[in-house]
Amino acid sequence: MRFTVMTLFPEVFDSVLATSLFGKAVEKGLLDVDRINYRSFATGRHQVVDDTPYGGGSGMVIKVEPVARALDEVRSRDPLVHTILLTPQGKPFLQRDAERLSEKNHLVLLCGRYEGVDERIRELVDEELSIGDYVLSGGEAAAWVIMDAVSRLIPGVLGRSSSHEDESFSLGLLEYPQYTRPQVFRGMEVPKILLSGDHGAIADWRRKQALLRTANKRPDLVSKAELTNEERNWLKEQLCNQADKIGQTA
Ligand code: 6GU
Repeated sequence: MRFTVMTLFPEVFDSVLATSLFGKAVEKGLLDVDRINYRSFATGRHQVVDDTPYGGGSGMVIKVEPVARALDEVRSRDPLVHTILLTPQGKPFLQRDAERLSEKNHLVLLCGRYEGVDERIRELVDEELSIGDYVLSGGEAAAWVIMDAVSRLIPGVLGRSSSHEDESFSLGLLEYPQYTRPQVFRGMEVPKILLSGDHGAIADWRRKQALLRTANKRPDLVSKAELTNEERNWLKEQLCNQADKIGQTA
């Protein structure tokens, strides 16, 4: 898998690429990340990459030509690239997008910036993605987020190959509670079941905790999750009990 990040600030990714997730994956030959500065594709002595908006207004707009030339160059080397413009106007990036994108061989992530990019750049890419409903000063942080979420799904990038299968969102639920030593911390105890050695009972407890915690923290996810009828009934009962308890103390 290869990522090509297009940005005006390639140095932003120095520390990202030095982290263990990316560093080790690159070392193992599972991942390649290259960075392209739009500025290298600008023409003229001053290598201008942005300009004032037609029609007036504040801020600068990234010019279409340097971006188009950068894309032409990447496509000439690899015609099958999948190109993504990072913008708050894009489709919200979800775990299922990470899964979908992890099947691609080569992703090109184009970082915009908040003042804007020439509208015609949208015609040059395969899709537009956003990482949430807030405004970032540029797409670089979003590129990092997407590279992290996608590359950790590539077999071999994470140490334990199955470790992302039972985690938050891949099953549509939040993760169950985790504990490590000490057994008691400031009076807070590790649930006894986790010390029992009964793997079946532990798996059952974890599934139920995941259900309960998702229902409490992210009820919007429960309606979309795949639950058995038995699980739905159990959850309904739990939530009723919780509501009764709250009723009693009020
Ligand atoms: Cl992809 N870019 C910018 N500039 N802001 C964002 C974003 C992307 N996603 C959420 N906010």
